[in-house]
Amino acid sequence: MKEIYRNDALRMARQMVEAAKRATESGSRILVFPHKSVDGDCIGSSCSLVSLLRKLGAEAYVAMPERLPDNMAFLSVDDLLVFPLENEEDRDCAIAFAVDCSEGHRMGDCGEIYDACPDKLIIDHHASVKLKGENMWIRPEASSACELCYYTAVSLADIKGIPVEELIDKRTAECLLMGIVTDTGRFTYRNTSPETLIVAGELMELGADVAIICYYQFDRKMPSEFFISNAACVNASLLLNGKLAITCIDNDMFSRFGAGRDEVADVVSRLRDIEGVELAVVLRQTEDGAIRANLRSKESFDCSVFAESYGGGGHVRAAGFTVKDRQLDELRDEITDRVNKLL
Ligand SMILES: [Mn+2]
Repeated sequence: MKEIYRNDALRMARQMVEAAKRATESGSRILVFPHKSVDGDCIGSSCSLVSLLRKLGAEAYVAMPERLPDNMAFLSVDDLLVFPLENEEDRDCAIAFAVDCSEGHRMGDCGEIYDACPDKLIIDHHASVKLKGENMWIRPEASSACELCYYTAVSLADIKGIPVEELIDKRTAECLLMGIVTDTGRFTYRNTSPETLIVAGELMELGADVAIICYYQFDRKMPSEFFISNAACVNASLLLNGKLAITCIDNDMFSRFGAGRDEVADVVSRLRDIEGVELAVVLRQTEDGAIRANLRSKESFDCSVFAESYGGGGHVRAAGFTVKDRQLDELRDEITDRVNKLL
């Protein structure tokens, strides 16, 4: 483990031990909160934390803001999940643990439960988060929340005197590796450090199957996903002398292809990969009539700052935001104008 991570990992491991004790003594449960529009990193990190907390004797669950996506079913984590928005009794929470996000408004309607809980822990790697405190570890340089959770788990094994392979079982290792693989674009993004690869190797030694993870997270496409993604790419415009690639996906397109909202996730990185493109933007309508924007950039554009100006957030090279009461065309033109001044 890198020296710069050692103290924080140890601090968070101790906080987890304390939290597990508080929860057990009061006979109450810990809920771990991923962000809404769940991805590999927030699911991987929240499931792994729940497994660790359970090994410390606590009753813990992932508070899911939505159903687990099909491409994560291979993890077999159903026993770790609750759906507080569907079951009133699952809202009970003495300690709230945010992971891969830090604020209630990132958690969809589950955010209310998180915000109402006074006892909080946070592990996150989003640059847009400005919170500070002893109960949190926010490290934007880390590839993923899962990488930070891995360091925390290793420290936890150390202070509890449990062999690492016992604490991080095969399923937990697979959850953690899934988060690292997804957030690094299978080790191709700039956030991949030598340390990230070492962690990935150690997780493989603990039983995680990188081929299965890559297949389900990247290669496998449902027919609807394949065709709507291709249509969104065909409809894309190259603007600002080829530096901006932008495409809009409206509700008609989703119904025409019978596709779900998560089935266009790979479009933005495909657009970003076009030679000469500095920024790729995908605008899509959400079920409730809002517009979700996803941004990916190469070297010269800070997606996180741009997304923040619309009330969103994320990372320098990948960020997003949601706006209500806007038209797709009008928002596309506005973004193009604003990006023109920045690129
Ligand atoms: Mn992440």
